[in-house]
Amino acid sequence: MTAPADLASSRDTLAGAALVHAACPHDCPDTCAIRVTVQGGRVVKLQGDPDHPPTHGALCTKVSRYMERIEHPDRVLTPLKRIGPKGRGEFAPVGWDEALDDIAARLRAIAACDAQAIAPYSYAGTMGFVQGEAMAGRFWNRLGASRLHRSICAEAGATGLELTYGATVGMHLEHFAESRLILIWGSNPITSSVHFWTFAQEAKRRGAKLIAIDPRRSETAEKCHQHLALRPGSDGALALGLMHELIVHDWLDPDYLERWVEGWPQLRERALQWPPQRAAAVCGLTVDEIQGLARDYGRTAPAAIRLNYGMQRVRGGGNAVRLIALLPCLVGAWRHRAGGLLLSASGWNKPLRNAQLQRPDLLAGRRPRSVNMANIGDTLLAEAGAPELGGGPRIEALVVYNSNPVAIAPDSARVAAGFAREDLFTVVLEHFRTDTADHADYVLPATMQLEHRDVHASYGHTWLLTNQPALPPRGLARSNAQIFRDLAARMGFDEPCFRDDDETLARQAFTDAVDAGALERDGWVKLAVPEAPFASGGFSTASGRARACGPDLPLPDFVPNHECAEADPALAARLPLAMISPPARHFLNSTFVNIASLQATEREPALELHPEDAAARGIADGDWVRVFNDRGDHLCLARVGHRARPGVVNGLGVWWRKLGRDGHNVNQLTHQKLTDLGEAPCFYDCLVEVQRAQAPAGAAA
Ligand SMILES: Nc1nc2c(c(=O)[nH]1)N[C@H]1C(S)=C(S)[C@@H](COP(=O)(O)OP(=O)(O)OC[C@H]3O[C@@H](n4cnc5c(=O)[nH]c(N)nc54)[C@H](O)[C@@H]3O)O[C@H]1N2
Ligand SMILES: Nc1nc2c(c(=O)[nH]1)N[C@H]1C(S)=C(S)[C@@H](COP(=O)(O)OP(=O)(O)OC[C@H]3O[C@@H](n4cnc5c(=O)[nH]c(N)nc54)[C@H](O)[C@@H]3O)O[C@H]1N2
Ligand code: SF4
Ligand SMILES: [Mo]
Repeated sequence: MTAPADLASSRDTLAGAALVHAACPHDCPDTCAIRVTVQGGRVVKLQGDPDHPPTHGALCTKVSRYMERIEHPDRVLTPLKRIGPKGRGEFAPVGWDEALDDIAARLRAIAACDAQAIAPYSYAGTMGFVQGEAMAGRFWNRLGASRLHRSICAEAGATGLELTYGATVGMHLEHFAESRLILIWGSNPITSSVHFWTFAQEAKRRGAKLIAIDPRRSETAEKCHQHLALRPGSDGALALGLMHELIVHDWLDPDYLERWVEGWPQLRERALQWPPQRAAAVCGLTVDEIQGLARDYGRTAPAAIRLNYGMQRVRGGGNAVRLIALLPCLVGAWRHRAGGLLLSASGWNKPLRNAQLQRPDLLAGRRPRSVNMANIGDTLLAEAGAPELGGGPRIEALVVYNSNPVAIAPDSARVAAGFAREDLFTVVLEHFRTDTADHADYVLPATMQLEHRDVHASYGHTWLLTNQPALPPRGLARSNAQIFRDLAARMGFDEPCFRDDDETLARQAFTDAVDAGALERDGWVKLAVPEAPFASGGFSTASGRARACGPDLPLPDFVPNHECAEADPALAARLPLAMISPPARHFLNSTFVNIASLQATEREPALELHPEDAAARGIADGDWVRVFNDRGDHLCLARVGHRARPGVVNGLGVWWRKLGRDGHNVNQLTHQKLTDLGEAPCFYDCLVEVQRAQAPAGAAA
């Protein structure tokens, strides 16, 4: 492989300017290829790669302003040591040696008793394999620290998909352009996957019908031909109601079902118990809406479903995904390359050696307990022996990287209380002083994507990407992998794999099936994935058939929310509104909230209400409101209008707590209960009440 520096210089374009291939690191299904032009040590141009089919030359608003993030005046550029109480964010700069020596000494002392008292907390702040878990994973495995169940986003849906298809696999992104009908289900691509939206618009221009299935009249829903605003958490009932109609009208592909679906007779029996009247009552839709959707889906080919993780952040999210993933099997949609379903494409990344990269052999037979990132609040506050701790020791040290749990994990009051424990030793690798960094004993400055080496795969498309460094690290920043290497050396981990540099890690990430030369030359390579992968079975299950049920697998069913009238009528009487908290368009989870231009566009934490619900509470558009439940409250700016359906409020996330007027964000309201499958959080399964509030000091009334 050519070293990036040589490669850059060999691709000189303008006088003294070099073209560098980068990849967007963020947790977004689009994984864009970026072209960076560097001249005189400065980035003079940053653009989407016009040759990369999904990116087609365009970056989203957030990342096209990437330099604002890199050059941000608030960036952490030196190691910081806490000098004030936890959570206050009072730090003094220290040298790397002092910080690393002290951290290693603290971790060694804890590990001498039980290394499981140390835990990582990380997610997809960067999706890169090098700066993700490559060196970090080696470090944790060698140490024998607690393992982390990385459930915060997708585990319910991914588990549902794996049970049905055998892996997290689906349609090619670009084939949506040829679909005749696209159901955009639990997804708001104009916000969260804008490159998918480009293909959907192409299909629309060619005459396809687009239908959004979403409680919120999202930016996407309002641009579709039809919008079905169902109740949060009712998707499983909708899928069963659709199946009922497909069966009774005989809009099925019996040959496909017979050959390629295990458990169809049982599923058929269950679906026949869901006439559209029953589904309509659960979903808060009309019978006509369900029948019309079934007619469209049963009679249009090729029909495609863009399912996304928005619909699985509820108690029944896993079962709902299992049911929806079976719909394309009922109508034989998989026979065509523009039919089928896409929730995630990550399972196609077969040439990826992510697991080996983390060297599980370093565990040497040890089997540390696992802690769940979804209920980190309870986990940090639990006493030794508690179920959250797998019966093991309390967490005494936490190392956070690529994540901002104090803002993004549910039930923030408990999370913040856990992070405020004086006896907890916390290290945070970050770019900024996030809510989490404010609780750290040490904050370590991490490089940003243009300053380090990485390689990427995508969960929304089927290309691999490279990320060559374009700039030297700012200040004293070091890459995550470098920081874990440095810590490993101080811990006395002397296995040779702890000396692999970032370039070596990038090379180790893929098997020889990947043309590394082409990847570095072009910035990306396409994975070898069949055009219409399940046209005749070929699912990743043992039998090659999709699975509705089997001896080891119960039939999927509708599972109501933890918090709803059906499950808890008394609670629903007291807290009559369901709150969902999908992303604000100009933020990416809690990333970009501190970018002035993007924050100015979003203005304040917003709560969208339907006019009826607002009127019933004397709330007008632009009023300040207090949204509350038994877990806490949060001050938001009311946006009264068409985006919310009756009975549902939308609290757009995810703001930094300290940038909210009351020092809270929407996760003050969410709870730590888990999904039916995958033990994931239920962000969109949450009951609240709302009342008018005084405008906070300094805020426009
Ligand atoms: N701009 C931006 N882009 C992002 C992100 C971001 O924060 N900001 N986040 C990134 C990440 S981490 C992820 S996982 C992906 C997420 O990508 P998506 O899964 O597409 O997530 P959202 O955009 O949140 O879309 C979810 C939609 O689901 C709807 N929804 C909520 N509850 C339900 C329900 O019960 N049923 C149905 N049918 N719909 C429901 C919401 O109203 C919302 O419009 O996006 C990524 N892209
Ligand atoms: N209420 C509510 N809560 C939610 C959601 C929701 O829809 N509603 N969405 C959930 C979902 S889908 C997800 S995926 C999670 C996401 O939660 P997180 O994975 O925590 O994502 P971010 O909030 O974007 O925080 C990522 C952090 O990583 C840092 N980072 C980025 N790159 C690097 C790097 O190279 N090195 C280091 N050291 N740090 C880096 C960024 O500065 C940022 O602070 O949030 C979840 N929380
Ligand atoms: S956040 Fe998504 S759309 Fe924006 S540049 Fe990154 S991958 Fe592309
Ligand atoms: Mo996510």
